[in-house]
Amino acid sequence: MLRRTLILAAGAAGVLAAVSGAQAQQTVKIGLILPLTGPFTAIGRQVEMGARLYMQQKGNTVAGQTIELLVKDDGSVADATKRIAQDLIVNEKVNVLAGFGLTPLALATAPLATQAKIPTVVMAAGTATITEASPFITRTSFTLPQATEPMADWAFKNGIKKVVTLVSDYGPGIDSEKAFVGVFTKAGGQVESLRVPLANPDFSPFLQKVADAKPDALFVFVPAGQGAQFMKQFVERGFDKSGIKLIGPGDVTDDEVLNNIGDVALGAITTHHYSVAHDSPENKAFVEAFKKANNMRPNFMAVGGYDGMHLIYEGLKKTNGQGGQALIDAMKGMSWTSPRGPVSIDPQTRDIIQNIYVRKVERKDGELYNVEFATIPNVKDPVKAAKAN
Ligand code: VNL
Repeated sequence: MLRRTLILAAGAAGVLAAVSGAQAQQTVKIGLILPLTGPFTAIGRQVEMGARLYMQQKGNTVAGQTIELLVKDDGSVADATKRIAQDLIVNEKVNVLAGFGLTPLALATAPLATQAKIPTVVMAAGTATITEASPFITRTSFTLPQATEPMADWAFKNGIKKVVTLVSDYGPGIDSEKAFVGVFTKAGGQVESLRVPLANPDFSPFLQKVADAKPDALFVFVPAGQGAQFMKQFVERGFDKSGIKLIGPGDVTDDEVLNNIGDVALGAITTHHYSVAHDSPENKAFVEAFKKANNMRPNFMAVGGYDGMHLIYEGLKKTNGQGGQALIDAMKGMSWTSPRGPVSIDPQTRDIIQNIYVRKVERKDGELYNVEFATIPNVKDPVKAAKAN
């Protein structure tokens, strides 16, 4: 009797030890840092809604671990992003960092990701160099050169010979300008380039210069969230009646603001990786669920958040819940069907490989959409692809 009790006690102690050992790793913490106040609030909210929708659909248990999402607001100030990331790493012991609404916010955090070996998923920002800033960074948004080169190609092939480029004067804008000018002038086109400040931009003086130059098309990159302001000044200057075509990567006609921009956007041609009108069963289900949960349309930022969570979940499944180097390695080469179409993570660059679609703003069933009419399949970031050659 005594012997049996002892054995039972030893058995119970063994079980307890095993449980507490597992408990130490039972939670995977994801720090999601986004602008949730300030001028880029709408972007942060889209990414957050996309990430939360994914968790709502898939549950919060992966490989026996509970996923805990810690959402933090950086107000789109790079020093704040860095401070929050530091706090999340040191005090919250997060296993993954994610979000990053704008390029400077991602770049400010990159050294911390490297030092602490924290897999970091960029869900929004689009400057090509971001993934080169840390071997722990991967990305589920896009790069501006990736989205822009097909625009230059399409423009030249469709009779546009003279263009003025107007871009936000920081990382993604400069990337976009370089990508457009490179491809378009090589094809034989003529370009004049203008840059507008990122903070509180007044487009009017620049639009005056565009009017004076009389190009066939105006190529625009402004970050998502500034499209409506740009289009307002575009109409005020009478550009909608000028015969000058509006082209660019799809940030300027993002799906959240497109209906508010109104008919002035009709006919704008853009190239991008996601449209709410993308015709696939996966996107139909995504848009329906997103609208039901949030009472609004998703845009490309929401898809970046949704796919970013997918990458984290699937990575954790592959590592059986392990983080750090194992997790970032597991993410490399991963492929899946996103609401945007087929995507994969380039194992060399950790950037996303995806289709780029050529779209035209059209009215359908009383609403405005970026309607896709051509597909350039499996586009890599061309800046890094050129370096590799
Ligand atoms: C960036 C690129 C930001 C594209 C955006 O919206 C965007 C960036 C806030 O890399 O900062 O549409």
